[in-house]
Amino acid sequence: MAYQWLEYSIDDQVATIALNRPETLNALTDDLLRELTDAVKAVEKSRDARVLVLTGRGRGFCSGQDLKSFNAEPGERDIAAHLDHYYHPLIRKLANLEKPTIAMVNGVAAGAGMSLALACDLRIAAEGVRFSQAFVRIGLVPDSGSSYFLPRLIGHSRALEMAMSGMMVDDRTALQWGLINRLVPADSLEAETYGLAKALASGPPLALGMIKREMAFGAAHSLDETLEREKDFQVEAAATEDHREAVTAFFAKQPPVFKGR
Ligand code: T3D
Repeated sequence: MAYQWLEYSIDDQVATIALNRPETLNALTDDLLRELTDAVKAVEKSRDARVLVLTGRGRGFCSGQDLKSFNAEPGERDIAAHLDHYYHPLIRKLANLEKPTIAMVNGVAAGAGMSLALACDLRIAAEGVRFSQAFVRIGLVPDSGSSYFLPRLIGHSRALEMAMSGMMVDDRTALQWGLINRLVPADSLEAETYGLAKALASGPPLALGMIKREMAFGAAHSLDETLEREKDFQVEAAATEDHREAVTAFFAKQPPVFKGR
């Protein structure tokens, strides 16, 4: 698959999407957003890809919406249509992908670029990264899912502080607040990320997809509703070949080989 503004590859069942506009810290243009949505759909459909790693080329992860598009006079840009057409399908597709997603955060993540990292399941970051809800700095408000994901990750109060101040959160604070799962030296970022990605890629794909849906359901429903939903998922998981394979492998003292059936 040929893309102009990102790199897409699959290796050892791990798909990588690398935003590739390094001179702007991977700011999001319409063309890049279109390619990114297309690439996430490709991961969804691919039988070879079991895990997605999203990252950026150069020194930035993603600096959010390309600010050049804000040069138009107020009223000339239809922001609602832009969000509906470009950002919302992408964020939904990423968050609902039935495969684990890891943001390999190689550098600064700002505005909608931070939203992209938040919409992934896990975030592994290199020392020196910074995060900013930069929207307010240009008189805007969080979008592309930030106001959904951020308070769930770091709590209401810290999310409000980030959103209202546009403050830069440094790497240690991000780890301490639970914004990222792991903070690693920059020269270990790829090894750490792909180590985890490959471990997840060898897991049972159907169960991993269900775990994502189960956790999302649990975050938004009562205990009673969640217990019922867990039961449904467990019935589904228990009926898979992968479950039988894992139990057989356990007694054979062999590692299971999961086929996604
Ligand atoms: O349209 C809609 O649908 C609404 C959606 C809105 C979503 C949003 O994301 S709004 C928020 C947009 N993003 C920002 O406001 C962040 C802007 N960038 C920055 O604040 C800073 O660049 C960073 C804090 C991210 C990094 O700072 P620093 O000092 O490390 O780098 P820098 O020197 O500012 O940037 C390096 C280059 O990237 C620079 O270009 P130059 O001078 O070397 O030619 C800079 O202009 C460019 N760049 C950085 N961010 C953007 C950008 N170019 C276009 N758009 C950007 N967002």
